[in-house]
Amino acid sequence: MKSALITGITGQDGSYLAELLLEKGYEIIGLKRRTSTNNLTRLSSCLNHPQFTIVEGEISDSGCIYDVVNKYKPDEIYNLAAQSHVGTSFDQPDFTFQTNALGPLYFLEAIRRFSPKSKFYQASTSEMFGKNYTELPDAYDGRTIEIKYQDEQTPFQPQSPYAIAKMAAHHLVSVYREAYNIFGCCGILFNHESERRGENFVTRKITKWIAEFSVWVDRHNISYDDLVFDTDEIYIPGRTSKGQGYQFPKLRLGNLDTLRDWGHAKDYVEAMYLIMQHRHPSDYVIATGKTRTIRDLLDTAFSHISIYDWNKYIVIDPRFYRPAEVEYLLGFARKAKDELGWEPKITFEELIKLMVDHDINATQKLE
Ligand code: NDP
Ligand code: GDR
Repeated sequence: MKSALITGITGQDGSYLAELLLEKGYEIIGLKRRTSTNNLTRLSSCLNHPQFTIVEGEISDSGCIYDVVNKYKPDEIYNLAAQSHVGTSFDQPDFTFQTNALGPLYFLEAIRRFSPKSKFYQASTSEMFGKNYTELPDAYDGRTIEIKYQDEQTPFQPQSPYAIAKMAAHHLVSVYREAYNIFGCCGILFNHESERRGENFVTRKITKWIAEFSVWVDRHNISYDDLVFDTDEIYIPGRTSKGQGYQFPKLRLGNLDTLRDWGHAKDYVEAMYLIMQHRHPSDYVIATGKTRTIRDLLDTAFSHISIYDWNKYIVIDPRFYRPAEVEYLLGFARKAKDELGWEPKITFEELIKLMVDHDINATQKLE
């Protein structure tokens, strides 16, 4: 039986990866930091599995990481733990560095010292490309156009403490691979979302708001056309008094013009597994090859509740702008397709529908 240590097990990707590897017969050791409240909800289908164990650990504590790797000597280590919010990394750059750059270094050192046969997967990110992309002339509709994309050859130009820490880890993996012959791989994953996505990432923030709004409208049995709008809130007509449940706060967002390449996390954890099974350790871009603005995301998400002009439902709030932004991401995952046979299965439209439906069901259960 193969064993895998997964860090970030309580997060979105950790939970999907644990389910996938359990299905494949692995023994799983999930590393979880100490928290004062229960955060195992995403792992409900794994917790009672006989091959699933949770171990407490903090990835920015070198001694802790050395002990865990030395004790379990897992066949595969997937390092998914991170301070994963780009905006937060501007407010907490030190913590972000400790977790996202030093954490991976401690794992590489632990493997070198105590368990050189353990394979290592590092969760790298498209954020490392930052401002950069590759341009390729292409023919379209009888015209020559420039296709802009990022792949394994595109140089990094990071735009946040998050991306710089991830880039440090990315380069460390390649140095340890070369210097010590460690089987270290990086998946350069573009944005991937799901029904389990953290609630302060833009997709889930939108789908959760839409779900709560739609259930509120149903509860008051009112049509969208009859609602009253002011600067920050939406009201039931004739009921503008505060504190009665007759008003609903508008959805507050930042920059709507950035472009992202969004896939489903279930497809992306499959890629992580395939990367680790390949004969040679290497780095792979994992993406859908399609990019959309936050406005396109709003079009798709709001249309599920039959709202086609969402402008009056949202407020642009400068608090959600970032000091520096990544404007354009579109991944070209040709290497993953050619070498691993990997392709995404779930489309963007299916992804957003799954998320909105899931959030509506969850909100209705709370009513
Ligand atoms: P989440 O934010 O959902 O999960 C992050 C996980 O890391 C949580 O389990 C969290 O624990 C854990 N963690 C955070 N800090 C520490 C620490 N100091 N010690 C131990 N554990 C810690 O992220 P995702 O699942 O979305 O992403 C997984 C990885 O992939 C991350 O490294 C992320 O940066 C990277 N990535 C994600 C992409 C995406 O679009 N989702 C794209 C590219 C890369 P807790 O539950 O206690 O907070
Ligand atoms: P990102 O994801 O920064 O790409 O990082 P996020 O969903 O946070 O932002 C995507 C884009 O939406 C814009 N935006 C907002 N973002 C948030 N969170 N909240 C808002 O209200 C809002 N309004 C507009 C952002 O400015 C940005 O342009 C994710 C994370 O999972 C990283 O860990 C991962 O490495 C990258 O994807 C690839």
